[in-house]
Amino acid sequence: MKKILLLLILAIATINASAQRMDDVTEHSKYIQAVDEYRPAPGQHVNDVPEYEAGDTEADMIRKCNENLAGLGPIQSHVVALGGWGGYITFHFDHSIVNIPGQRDFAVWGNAYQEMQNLVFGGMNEAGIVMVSKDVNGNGKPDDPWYEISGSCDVDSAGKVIYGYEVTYRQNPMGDIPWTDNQGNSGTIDRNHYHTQEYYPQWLPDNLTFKGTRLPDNMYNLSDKVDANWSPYYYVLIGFKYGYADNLPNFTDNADATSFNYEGCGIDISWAVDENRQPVNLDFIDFVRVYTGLNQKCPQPEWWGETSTEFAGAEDIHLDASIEAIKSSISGIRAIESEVQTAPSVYDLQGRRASQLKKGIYIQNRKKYIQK
Ligand SMILES: [Ca+2]
Ligand SMILES: [Ca+2]
Ligand SMILES: [Ca+2]
Repeated sequence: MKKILLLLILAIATINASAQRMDDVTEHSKYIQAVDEYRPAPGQHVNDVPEYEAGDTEADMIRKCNENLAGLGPIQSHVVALGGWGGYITFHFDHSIVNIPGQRDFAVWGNAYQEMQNLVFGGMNEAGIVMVSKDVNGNGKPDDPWYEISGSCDVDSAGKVIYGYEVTYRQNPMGDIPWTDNQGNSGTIDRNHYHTQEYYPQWLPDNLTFKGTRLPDNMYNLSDKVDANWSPYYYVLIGFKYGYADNLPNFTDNADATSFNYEGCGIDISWAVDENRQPVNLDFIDFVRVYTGLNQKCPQPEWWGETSTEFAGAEDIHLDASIEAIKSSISGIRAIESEVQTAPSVYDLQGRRASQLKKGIYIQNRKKYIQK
């Protein structure tokens, strides 16, 4: 009898131990859980990937985005088109992503590739700008302050990046889509013969206005560098070094489907900046947004058309570390009375250094605590 009881206890202990491991490893996905918003700008792939069907609402389009992306890695997913400059998608994971100092924290997948002639770095780069946000109010919705990821253009193309950029698009059924920006420019997103559907997102209202950062044009005409028999035109979109979506290939070796390009497609949460382009200190993030960062079109009609970011999902590069950090953060909540007043490096939940401490939750040494 004793022996049976002991075996039973051992069996329960084993089950508990394995249940704990299950919780750590398999109950969370490193891929995105769901899309929160899908608001593309007009473009040749819009209403097509994913497909708009008459009567679809934004909720229907989000459901279709989820079918393409949720829980899927870059090999299994299907791209979602963000259209011309400003068009965006917002999504979240099933857990907060921890910011590990000095490391890229999540990867954003697209369909960028190295051009075949190897004339330039990249070649099919339709860079999307990445933004991050923390669910500060804890309501599970992306209604908290957003911070942009400062990519390599801020360093390599200083003076050529336009901050505070705005574009407004107008409907024009079955015609080229006109736009105006806040710099006095205007233009069109042009129809081509490959894509015959409407180019204006049909479930969204007229006069769509987008705001953000415009990256420097990166399209070059290299038609005279290639054999005309091979191709009459050759335009390339040069890659940026780091910090964008749909900018560099998903794989470092095209022949190796395991060679994920975590460096080129990876985002370090520490690159986040506020509206004054000043770094913010975020310990975790809960939401990510990607929007098309380039406003250009190929001067050769029927060639590339407008530059539009394609989004093929995202991945927590260090799932185990995120889950571990969440657990220690929860257990690390502690009540501190007065000594905090003199302690250095205290941040509020939006990642700003706090100078005057009121009642509330703050972060110190990457752990939350309650200021009473
Ligand atoms: Ca990091
Ligand atoms: Ca929220
Ligand atoms: Ca692309």
